[in-house]
Amino acid sequence: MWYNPTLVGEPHTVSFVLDNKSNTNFAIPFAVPSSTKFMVLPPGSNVQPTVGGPPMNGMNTIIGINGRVYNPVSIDSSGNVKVMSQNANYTMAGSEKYVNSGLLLPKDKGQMYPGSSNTFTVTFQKAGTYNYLCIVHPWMVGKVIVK
Ligand SMILES: [Cu+2]
Repeated sequence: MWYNPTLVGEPHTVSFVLDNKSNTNFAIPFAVPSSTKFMVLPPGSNVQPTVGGPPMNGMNTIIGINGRVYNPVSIDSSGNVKVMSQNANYTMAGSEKYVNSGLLLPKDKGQMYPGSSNTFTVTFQKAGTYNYLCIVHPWMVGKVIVK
């Protein structure tokens, strides 16, 4: 289980990029071809918009940012994307392309960002070395060795 022990509200992620083609960017532009549709730029990128949040002044809020960074997400070997709920508990098969904690914040910061969590738990089913990084600070890296 990962958590963010820092005193400041700076987010970090635990992101396993098992297929380099599924790497994702922290922020990416979206085009808005209609009032209800987002289009990823460039097309085919590993991104999706986070849409939602609390209504403000009676209007729904829309946040055009990469939901595959903000939210806990897995992409399986066939490319199926699954957005998990906050504080996700994930079972890693080892064949995934991408598994991300979403933004992890210290517990007393609650869920300051849409989709953010305070913990991320992974159970590894297969032996191997699993490298991970923080998407916000890509120089922050770690590995889990499963024997
Ligand atoms: Cu970080």
